[in-house]
Amino acid sequence: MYKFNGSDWVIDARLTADDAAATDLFGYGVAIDGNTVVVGAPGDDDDGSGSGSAYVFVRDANGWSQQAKLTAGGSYANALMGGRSPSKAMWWLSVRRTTTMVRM
Ligand SMILES: [Ca+2]
Repeated sequence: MYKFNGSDWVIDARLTADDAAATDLFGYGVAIDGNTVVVGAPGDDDDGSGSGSAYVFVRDANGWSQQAKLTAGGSYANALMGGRSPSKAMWWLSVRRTTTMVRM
């Protein structure tokens, strides 16, 4: 994460998943609204191979921290949640205030 300090963009934080694995593709999709960021990891395997997931990070006075991990909540192998449409190259993540939409 970079932050504009009035004259330059400076590194504010490096976001990592608390259970990161090499093939999760963390960061494949991202969405930001104010102090909330959602990061997709379509290669995550929690609900089946390639089921995918999305991580919610929130920035407060202490900086950025992971608030939640969103998963498919069932058996969804190859759903690639948190990824993007393979044919339209569209990002399939969006966040606005307290609501997050994640493509499955
Ligand atoms: Ca996992």
